[in-house]
Amino acid sequence: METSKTFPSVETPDEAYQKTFKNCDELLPTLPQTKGWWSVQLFQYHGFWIHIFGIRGSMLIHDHFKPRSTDIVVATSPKCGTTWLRALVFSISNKASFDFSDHPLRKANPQDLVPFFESIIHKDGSTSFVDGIPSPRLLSTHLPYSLFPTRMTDDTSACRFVYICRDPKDVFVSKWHFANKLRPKELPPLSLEETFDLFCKGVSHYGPFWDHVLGYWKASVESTKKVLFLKYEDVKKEPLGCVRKVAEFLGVPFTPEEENKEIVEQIVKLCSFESMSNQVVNKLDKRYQQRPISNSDFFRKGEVGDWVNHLSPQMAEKLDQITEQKLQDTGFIFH
Ligand code: PAP
Repeated sequence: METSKTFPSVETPDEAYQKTFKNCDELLPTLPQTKGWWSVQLFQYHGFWIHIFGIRGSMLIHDHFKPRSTDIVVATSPKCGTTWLRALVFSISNKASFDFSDHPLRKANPQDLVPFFESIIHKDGSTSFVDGIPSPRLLSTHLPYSLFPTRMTDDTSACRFVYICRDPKDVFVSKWHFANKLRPKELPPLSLEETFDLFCKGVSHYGPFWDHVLGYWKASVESTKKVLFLKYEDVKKEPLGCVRKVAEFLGVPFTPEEENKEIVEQIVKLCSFESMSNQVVNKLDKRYQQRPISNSDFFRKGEVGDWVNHLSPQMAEKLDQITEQKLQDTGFIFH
């Protein structure tokens, strides 16, 4: 049973963590492998292409994480608007705590305020770090919905997910640009065509992209209280309405007084691409954990439809066809 496996009584937490590490090490060589878009090897884990760190993080969450009813998980497939949604969820959850002129989002990148779940679960070699985060905990993940334990996804558990998806053509272009930044300088740049083929075959970080989207889409249809499903394009078009929707979902709807003070408008403005990309902290060349990536790399164009500047009509048609085929009979459409 999950509970006894999850919280073994005869082991110390550290030993239990070590066991999960060991299980992961033993599992990896048995999984199909492929080269990622940069130097990181990807493994096919429960149908998704994930790097070692993500798989180990997922296993640690599965075996050890103790969810709270107040936990909020910002979930995305990479390049669908993670940074934006982190900023929105942080500012909505903390709408009564900060002045907008001196807001934490003006001093820290959203990934420092809403930490990466499958990364911080590794911290301290036990759950002590993640257990020590005060409620409500805001966490961010790229993991597919199906990889979370049932004690998190069960309707009876109150932990909630906010998911954002985006037109796969824009996702691909954004990912390709980002991957070329991460790619070691000694390797040749990734060709658009070669990478496009991999994306279409589902071979990309946390891919296949469509399976990721559909996992959260189905969960959002099954339980509107468990998963809120957003589209990048809708948030661009109707930011005020989307912010109100997120606040209601999180159980903190805007009061008439907050509406009068135009808090919704201030959140939209603070979290906009123009505002966020111009914060000094997001222009800094701050590198993450030895990765050749800085805060500014998470802000490129922030537009809908930039794919027209990169994809040929044939490529766009191919992606649209795959999307149509994958989404058939699911009740979900991108536009
Ligand atoms: P991640 O999944 O790797 O954390 P994520 O934040 O989803 O990255 O992707 C960055 C994309 O979101 C970039 O898209 P682009 O390459 O098409 O330009 C980035 O510009 C965009 N983005 C970042 N912040 C915002 C924002 N505040 N509003 C709209 N788009 C944003």
